[in-house]
Amino acid sequence: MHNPLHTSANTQYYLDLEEKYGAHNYHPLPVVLKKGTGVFLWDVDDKRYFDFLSGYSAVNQGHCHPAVVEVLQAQASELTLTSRAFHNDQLGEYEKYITTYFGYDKVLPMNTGVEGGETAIKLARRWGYTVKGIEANKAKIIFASGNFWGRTMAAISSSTDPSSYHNFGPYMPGFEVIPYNDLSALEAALQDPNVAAYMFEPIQGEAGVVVPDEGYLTGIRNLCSQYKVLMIADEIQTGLARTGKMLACDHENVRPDILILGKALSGGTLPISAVLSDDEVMMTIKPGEHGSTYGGNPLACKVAIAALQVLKDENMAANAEAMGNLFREELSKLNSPYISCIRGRGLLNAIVIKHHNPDAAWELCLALKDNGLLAKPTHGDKIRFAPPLIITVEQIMEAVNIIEKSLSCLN
Ligand code: PXG
Repeated sequence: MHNPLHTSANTQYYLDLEEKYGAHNYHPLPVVLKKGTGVFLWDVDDKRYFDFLSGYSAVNQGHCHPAVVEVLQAQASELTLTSRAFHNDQLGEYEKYITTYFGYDKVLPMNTGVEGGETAIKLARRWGYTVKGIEANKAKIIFASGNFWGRTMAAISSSTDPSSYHNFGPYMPGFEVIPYNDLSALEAALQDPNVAAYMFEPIQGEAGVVVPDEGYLTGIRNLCSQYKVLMIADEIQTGLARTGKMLACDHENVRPDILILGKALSGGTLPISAVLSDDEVMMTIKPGEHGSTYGGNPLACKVAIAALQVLKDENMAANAEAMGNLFREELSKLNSPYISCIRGRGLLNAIVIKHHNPDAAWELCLALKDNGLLAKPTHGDKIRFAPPLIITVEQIMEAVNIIEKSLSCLN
């Protein structure tokens, strides 16, 4: 599959290694990266790129943020893992820090985002049985179509994307899917007294940055309270300043009953996720009933505090808001016939490509790469633009120039 237009022999060496020895469960752009700082990445030929993906919003703080890396290195030579069989001197400090930061009674630390989602569902089911009084094994969790929360059996069982679930059955029972951004559908689903929770993304990331109508989050909050159902916000991609507020739910001043965080909780350094909730929910899980070897390890605890602290210290939410507005404004000024839609909030943005060639979005991403900007298509015709939140005005303008220049490849 050597394509001399886009890959050097040096790059091709690494592509071939992955092709031969790695499972083919991804289809990456043909770029091999070796270094990152702030908003920039470098490939093995020392070519520099703007990172407009940010590890799917795991690198909100920018690559190798010095404050995060410093803490990571120091703690790595002190103590990295105890398991939860013993206490460690970092966990309690972290738990106090993150619960104060977000205003919840308790946190349950996990590693990947999908584990955060699994944890939230277990909590909701347990709460459903022990607090709400749902009959044994009847609990239902409602999801929105187009959701994406990972690749485990539970996650794909709630998916409406065949490439996630096809030929992986049988699926997890007790899930129901309703349309996204549809409060009437939610109210209809909540008529069933066995519903324990509605789990949703405040903006659907993988679906292509689908921003719901104003009032949707408030509507969910009201309906969940009215029908005694837990509101579970998956803020793994939308949270941590990405959309211009610390949480996307903050845009409507809405507080979910269960909040799931991941990705940027480590600034892109380690898998760290967290589930936050109040005692009524969190205390339904007893010792030995849930956990993970690495969850709450001292290295992760220390890194997560640093990653959260720099978001505040560097006003990243405000910068995401301002740079996002500028970016969408400048993109719309391009008046490209190939962009049918520009949408997003803060620095979580996407464009929809309109072209007779079904591979146009992929071709455009290859041109962007050649011109020094990395982004990846999703669902064929959508391209997400989500740079680190430390991006400056000058860098936004330079990136828009690259996008303008690259669009001509579609002529
Ligand atoms: N919730 C949301 C909203 C996500 O975007 C997850 C949960 C799962 O996180 P983990 O850490 O388990 O991947 C995501 C993940 C991929 C991929 O390669 C994942 C995401 C975005 C793009 C690609 O599986 N988001």
